[in-house]
Amino acid sequence: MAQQRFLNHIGGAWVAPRTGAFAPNVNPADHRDVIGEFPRSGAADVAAAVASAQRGFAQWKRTPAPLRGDVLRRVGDLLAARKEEIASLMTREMGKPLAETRGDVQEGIDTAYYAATEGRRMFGHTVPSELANKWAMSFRRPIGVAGLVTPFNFPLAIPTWKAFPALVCGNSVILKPAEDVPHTAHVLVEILLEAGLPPEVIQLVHGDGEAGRALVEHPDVPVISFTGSTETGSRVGETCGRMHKRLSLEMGGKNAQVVLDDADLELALEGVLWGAFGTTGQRCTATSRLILQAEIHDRFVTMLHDRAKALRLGDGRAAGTDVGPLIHEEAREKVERYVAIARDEGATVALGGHRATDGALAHGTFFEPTILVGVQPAHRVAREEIFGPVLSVLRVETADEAFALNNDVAYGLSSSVYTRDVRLAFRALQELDNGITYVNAPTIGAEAHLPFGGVKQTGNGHREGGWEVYEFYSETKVGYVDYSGRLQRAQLDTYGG
Ligand code: UN1
Repeated sequence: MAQQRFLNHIGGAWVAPRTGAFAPNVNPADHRDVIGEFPRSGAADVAAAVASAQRGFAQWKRTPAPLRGDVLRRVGDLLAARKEEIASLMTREMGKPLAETRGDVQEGIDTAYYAATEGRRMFGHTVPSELANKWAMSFRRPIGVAGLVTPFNFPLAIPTWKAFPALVCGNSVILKPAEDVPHTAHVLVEILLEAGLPPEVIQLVHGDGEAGRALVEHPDVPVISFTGSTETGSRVGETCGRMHKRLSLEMGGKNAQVVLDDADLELALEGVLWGAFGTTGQRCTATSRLILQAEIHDRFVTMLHDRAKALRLGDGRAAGTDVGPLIHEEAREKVERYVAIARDEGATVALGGHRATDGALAHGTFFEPTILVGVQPAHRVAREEIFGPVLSVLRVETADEAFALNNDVAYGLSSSVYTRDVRLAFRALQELDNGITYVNAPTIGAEAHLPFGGVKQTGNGHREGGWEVYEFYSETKVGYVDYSGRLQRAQLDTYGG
């Protein structure tokens, strides 16, 4: 049967790619289930999208910010009305259970309503001038065409937390979603249009790295926001550095949950199960290291083993599924490779470690929840991002050692500490080198209205979400108004020249 063909959104219309190429989008829980065919776009499609986005920008930048915000409010309403349907189609194309895809849509709704109100703030400053009868102020201006390159793991939330602030700030947007999750992006763009966004303000260009590269390299796209691997992020960074583009990078993590001897172990157990195996470990915030203090180590590993063993793998749309598939075969091979590396380096596989292929699982890319014990800080599984359901357990004697170990990796996105000691909790907030630290909560679950991002190799200093992202998507402009009626020379007339 011929598959449904989806199109790009360029020039205010749904159009086929100039390459003529399409690729199937399959359900990772069952590869026989093909969702549709989506464009594999090339540089000519990107060029057409940029030309259109420039026209869109000329119109949109003149629309008052509160009215831009009104469009986002309607977007939030439409997402809320279609939450269940979007969650279901999202699970079908990327696998995580429905409860999680509902959360993903909710993050988009929250981001929309926050953005709507920001259209009425977008604060600048008014400050005293050093000269009499002179006004001094700063305000925010849009930048231009924003190119957004987004990953598969949060198919709705991540595009929204880049696109909505960009739009409220008055930029036009070109979205290049991950090739594994084009359907969610398609629906998001439909909703933006239905909410009244002028059609040339949003472009959707489907495709793989070729389309992403063309977008990043295009001279008329001054703003790039990328979420994905550190490896690709470095290449994006090199290009943007050379071309003087504004760039936000959100990349890898090697996030740790620390459980100290005095912790509430039941609470810590719930936290690590959710943090390590939620989204099949495919979050940049996923818990991939568990740092246990010596006294509770053995007991906690046993508790964890028993609970993790009972997690049910399956189609995320089926009731009772705890853990969905990995996104594709390449991802599963990578996880498998890391389990082999762990064994070679001397760690012990306490649970899992294999593909899961029984019964219906045979048609998807499933992998057993895996726990590695006896992991040493120098082991690769203690240092490198795996992006799968693999948890490396490390043992320490003291809280100091735990904090140092948390910091002893190249990444710095999130961390978590379980303790009942308020002094240790606050020390952790101060001392852990991460963009986000949770106390008595897992490493995942950042809220849409707070700044999100990491330090070291995780990012390049910017934050998404919250109030900070609006700075990224706008340019500061300063205005001086001299109403003295004569030439006043700053620095000279005030302090003598
Ligand atoms: C990601 O994994 O790329 O904090 C984003 C969380 C989510 C976002 C994760 N709100 O886990």
